[in-house]
Amino acid sequence: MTEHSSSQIGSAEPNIPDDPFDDPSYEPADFVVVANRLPLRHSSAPGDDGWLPSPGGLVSALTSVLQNRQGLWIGWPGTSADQEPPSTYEGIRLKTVAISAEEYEEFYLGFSNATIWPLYHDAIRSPTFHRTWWHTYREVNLRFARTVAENVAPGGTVWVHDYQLQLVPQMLRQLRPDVHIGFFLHIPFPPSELFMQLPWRREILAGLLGADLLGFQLHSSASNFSRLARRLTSATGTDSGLDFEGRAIRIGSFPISVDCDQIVELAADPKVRARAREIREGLGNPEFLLLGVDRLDYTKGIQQRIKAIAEMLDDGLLSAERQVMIQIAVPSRESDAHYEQERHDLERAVSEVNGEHGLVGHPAIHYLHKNLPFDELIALYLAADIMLVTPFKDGMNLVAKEYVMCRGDLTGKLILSEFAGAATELRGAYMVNPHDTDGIKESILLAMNAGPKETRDRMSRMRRMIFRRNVYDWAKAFLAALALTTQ
Ligand code: GDG
Repeated sequence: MTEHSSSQIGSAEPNIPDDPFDDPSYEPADFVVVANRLPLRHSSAPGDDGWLPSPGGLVSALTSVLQNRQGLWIGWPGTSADQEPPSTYEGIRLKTVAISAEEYEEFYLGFSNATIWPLYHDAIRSPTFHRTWWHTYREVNLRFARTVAENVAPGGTVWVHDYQLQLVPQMLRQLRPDVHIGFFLHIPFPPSELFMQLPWRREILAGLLGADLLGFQLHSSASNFSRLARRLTSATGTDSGLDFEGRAIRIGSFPISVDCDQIVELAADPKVRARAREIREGLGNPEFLLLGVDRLDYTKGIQQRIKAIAEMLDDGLLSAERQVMIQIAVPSRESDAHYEQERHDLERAVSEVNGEHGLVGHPAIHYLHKNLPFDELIALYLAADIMLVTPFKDGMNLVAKEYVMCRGDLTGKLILSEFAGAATELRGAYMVNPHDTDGIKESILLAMNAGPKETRDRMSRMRRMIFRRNVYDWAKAFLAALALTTQ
């Protein structure tokens, strides 16, 4: 049991008015999504209107579910209190959970992103364990749980998202035993050799076991979780269901997807296609355009692919005039030392390659450290002959699926790490071990030399797979499984 005993959490009565009809502003929601971030981001760029929707299929999918169910989204606006977000967005209600500057350091950058993130991604960087971070993580999770408890209608449904909120299911259950709780983890759940390092391993497991349904990207994560729960708590059962403290908990894999129709439509848009041609022309119409698009994160294996490209240039297998690479590295968690180091090392590697192999007007690698509009990203996917997705570990990787969705003419080749969740579905990709530089080089060569029939077969196989389940089907499947737990 956690230091945060059930009596401590249970003593915090939800702030539900005695008679809700007395308070006109109190509108409990039947359906609540709770995530670290609200689906909006603040922009002070000239021309921007303050709050903009966060890009991405996940936000679109959840927004449409919330619109259909008059739901509420609870989260942190990602900025300080003087920039208050609107109370509604696209017809859904928003509720803010405030996080102080100190909590941002300890809960967000600390426990979430310097303890859990590296531990759950194969400890590619050593996780840091600090008791003060853990205490703040618990406090912030309790604040999220209380905010949900105060705003969910009797018997309502709550969908909790991701690794920042792993204690919310248990805390919420203690505050509101009447509600149905689903939890989805977007990143991998680690095997016991790694998870056992966590000083608060039992508390995290008990936190998650507060849910009625626990969803993971892959079966392997579901199985890791279930085995650890049976080993470290009183839970009994199988990989698909556990009994814990007199309750049944369903466990399943729900691989996330993309908004196929939106991407197909954008990829067919004449303006986006013209932009794709313009990108290629601007690069001197290279024989091959290779592309990488990632958050600048040490899990994404960006340097591994740069190393492979550098060696191929050294070996004379590539030339900066005929084969060009673009790497988009989206700024992420910039105040963390590991991320700062990653950026520094990556930028040095890119400039070394360009210094050695670039020509005036022809750098070998075009590197952008910025966020691009989504239609520009689609134009890049359309322009690229070879997409490089080489993470050391990734829950799913939506970039890989987005690239495939753009290639309606069945051209384009995907080089994909076998350690990305997407590798279980995208069997038509050229699979690589990101630790094996020679293997990445061989796969790039294979992809460059593949004939049109092989390329079409591989691409159509991957597209069929993704079309079978878009991000709306993913949300529907999770919520249907959650509804079953309550019958
Ligand atoms: C986590 C898990 C899991 C990227 N650059 C730009 C931009 N993006 C968008 C992409 C894509 C998304 O960001 C990145 O998603 P990924 O799945 O590749 O990676 P994470 O951010 O690490 O996501 C991951 C995911 O959650 C969902 O469950 O797949 O494993 O780590 O959609 O398009 N979007 C725009 N400009 C950019 O410059 N607009």
